[in-house]
Amino acid sequence: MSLITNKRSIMTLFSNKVCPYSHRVRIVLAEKGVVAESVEVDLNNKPNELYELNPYGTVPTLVDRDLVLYESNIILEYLEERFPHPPLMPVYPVARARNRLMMLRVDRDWYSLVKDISHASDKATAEKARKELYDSLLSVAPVFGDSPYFLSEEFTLVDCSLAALLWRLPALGINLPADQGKPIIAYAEKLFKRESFQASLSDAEREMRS
Ligand SMILES: N[C@@H](CCC(=O)N[C@@H](CS)C(=O)NCC(=O)O)C(=O)O
Repeated sequence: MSLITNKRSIMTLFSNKVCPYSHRVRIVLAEKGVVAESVEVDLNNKPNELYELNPYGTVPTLVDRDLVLYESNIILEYLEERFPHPPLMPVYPVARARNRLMMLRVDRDWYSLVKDISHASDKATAEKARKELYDSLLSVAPVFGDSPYFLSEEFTLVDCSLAALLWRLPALGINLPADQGKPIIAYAEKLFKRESFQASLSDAEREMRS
């Protein structure tokens, strides 16, 4: 067990050091300066305790007193409501709904491909998913340069989610081209420079780009 930050709290985060869904929760905790005790879960040998808390046995799983949450996006929205400052969602319902929809799109369109690459049973399947993710990101590259953050003037949960994904690209065997990929690379660099992002990285994640 290790403390993610210094403030006192009784929250516990079951996390894995290379899991991108766990990473996005660690980023939000760091953004909000919130403490959670971190329990590192070996995905090949998951503790019974995790199954007692979460029937799916997935990480991230967050325990806050009597509350047990799983599914990273549910955890993120809970953290956003429990610790409103700094806000990581827009204020107005239409913008909030769009933000949630974008979280879903990022998961369905891009995180799903990260899973396909990581869990592919053969090289060809991994390569197909890698090419799909590469093409899909590049197809919307200009959007990354249209506003300071992803489709937003403010940094939001969507950026936390994207930061965890973009950080992994080289480790996934994806190197964006300097020309066409420029807006994505610039956007990613901006996110990676944030103090919270740096604080969120596990040693294994740090090594992904060292
Ligand atoms: N949709 C879930 C995905 C979580 C997930 O797939 N976590 C992986 C690790 S990155 C996991 O727990 N794998 C172990 C398993 O599914 O048994 C979320 O957003 O939390």
